[in-house]
Amino acid sequence: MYPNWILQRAYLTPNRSALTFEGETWNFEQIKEISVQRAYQLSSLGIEENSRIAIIGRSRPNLIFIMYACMHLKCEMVLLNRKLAKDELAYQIQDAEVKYIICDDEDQHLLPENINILLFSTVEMSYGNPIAIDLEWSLNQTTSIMYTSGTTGFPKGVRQTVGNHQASALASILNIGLGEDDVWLCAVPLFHISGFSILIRSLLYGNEVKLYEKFDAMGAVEDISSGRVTHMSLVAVMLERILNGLEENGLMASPKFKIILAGGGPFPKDYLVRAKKINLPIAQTYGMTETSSQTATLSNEDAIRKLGSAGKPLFFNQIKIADTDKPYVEGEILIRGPHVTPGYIGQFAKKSSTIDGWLHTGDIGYLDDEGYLFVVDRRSDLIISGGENVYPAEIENVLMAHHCIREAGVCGMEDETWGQVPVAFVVLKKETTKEEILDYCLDHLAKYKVPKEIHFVEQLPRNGSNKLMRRKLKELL
Ligand code: S0N
Ligand code: AMP
Ligand code: MG
Ligand code: MG
Ligand code: MG
Repeated sequence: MYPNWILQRAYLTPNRSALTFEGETWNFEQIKEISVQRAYQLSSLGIEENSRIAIIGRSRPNLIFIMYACMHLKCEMVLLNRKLAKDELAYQIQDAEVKYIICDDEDQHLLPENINILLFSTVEMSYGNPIAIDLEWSLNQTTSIMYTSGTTGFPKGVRQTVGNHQASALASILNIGLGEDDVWLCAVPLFHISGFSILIRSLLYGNEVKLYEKFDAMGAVEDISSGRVTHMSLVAVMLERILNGLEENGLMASPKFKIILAGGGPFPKDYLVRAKKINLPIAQTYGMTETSSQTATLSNEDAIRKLGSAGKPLFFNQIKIADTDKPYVEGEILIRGPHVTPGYIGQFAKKSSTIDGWLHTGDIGYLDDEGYLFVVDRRSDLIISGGENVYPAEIENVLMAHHCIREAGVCGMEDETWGQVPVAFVVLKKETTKEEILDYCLDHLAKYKVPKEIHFVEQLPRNGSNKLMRRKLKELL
């Protein structure tokens, strides 16, 4: 058993800053008091200890207080992506079998009808009958669940346990170190592990989080160049906007600024070279929902010498390439360590997440002769648009349900802004327009999944066993 992180942190460093948002700051004692009060309120409203609930909300302090309250109640929190369409959320809510969805008042319109919603304002205004908050947590208890898309087009709910998060945060700090004045800028979504892991690290390390409701490049430029923050997590499109902002204003990163954790997909090498010129330290990282964030990270010293590498595995972690122990031989990347998910929920609950203890990522890469990881191709057809995952099968399933479409195939196309974007090829059975299809997609898919182009074709490329060949679709572009 391990101490409840929120209570332990408030006990150790009650007066240290925990969270800043729009000029207002809360210390760890205040965070504890508010979250305990919210736990009383949730409990009085019928949220049971150890139950599974879903949460949706904007990246604002009240979302964090609700999350921490649920952690006091040892609830399994399904963190819903607020960019998804209603159908997509309905699938996750049903698959996760949650009793309640705790919902930011502003986000109620995002949710499907006929579900049990508990609004943030209802919780905040209710009377909370004090209950005993558990002082200890067990390693294998599930803290968070995040849905990540799969090759089948049906997203899987990934469990992230107390043990997974602790191992991840610890491994991270053994690599990048800790200073008492560290402040981590959080402008990535809290429903992704990129953002949620920043909160976990703050509780374990006792550092401040500067939270943005939305990513704002010029705000980040100001924070980085003035030294107001020391760390930031981001994806490639965010780095590009920050580099532009710094360069156009003739600014350098403050010497107080320590590191950008750059993940969620590949980074153009040119960004890393530009960053070096303005003293912006970058640690490229490879990680995923199933590994509770980083698994390998490249230190800034190696940023140019090992340009394009995602670094070495963090402490406690192991990485190997399937079917080889030779350097430079490409194969599937396998991962083992205490940060790897124990498995999934819902319809994938019986699917094992590992084989002989190793997570099979589906990503292709190699290790060089010094043991540095290079990711060369991402897992089966996955398209990453601005750090958001898009699976062709999910879009194809939606397109194929359209009454005018006989067949559909989707592949990724390189895009200057987002890295990659989805493009669709469709075979019609009845006449319709591209506009009509796009409108239909907007109703059923998150906006970033809506194909940027639709091509009408006579037939789709298929192999001998009639399987769609998405690589051949790419050649049609
Ligand atoms: C890049 C972001 C911030 C862009 O959003 P922005 O600029 O705020 O857009 P909006 O104002 O909301 O919308 C404007 C228009 O742009 C479209 N749009 C928005 N986002 C996308 C997108 N991703 N792809 C395509 N289009 C997009 C909107 O639809 C809108 O369109 P119009 O104008 O037509 O209405 C935003 O996308 C963002 O926050 N991205 C990052 C998400 C993220 O965090 N991904 C990482 C997920 N992976 C992990 O968590 C595992 C790896 C990991 O843990 C990690 C990752 C990074 C860093 C560190 C780590 C770690 O290991 O700790
Ligand atoms: P997710 O589970 O949504 O967090 O997505 C994780 C996926 O993003 C990985 O399986 C990789 O395909 C991709 N990815 C993450 N980091 C990198 C990286 N440094 N280089 C290339 N692809 C990456
Ligand atoms: Mg109890
Ligand atoms: Mg995902
Ligand atoms: Mg993702």
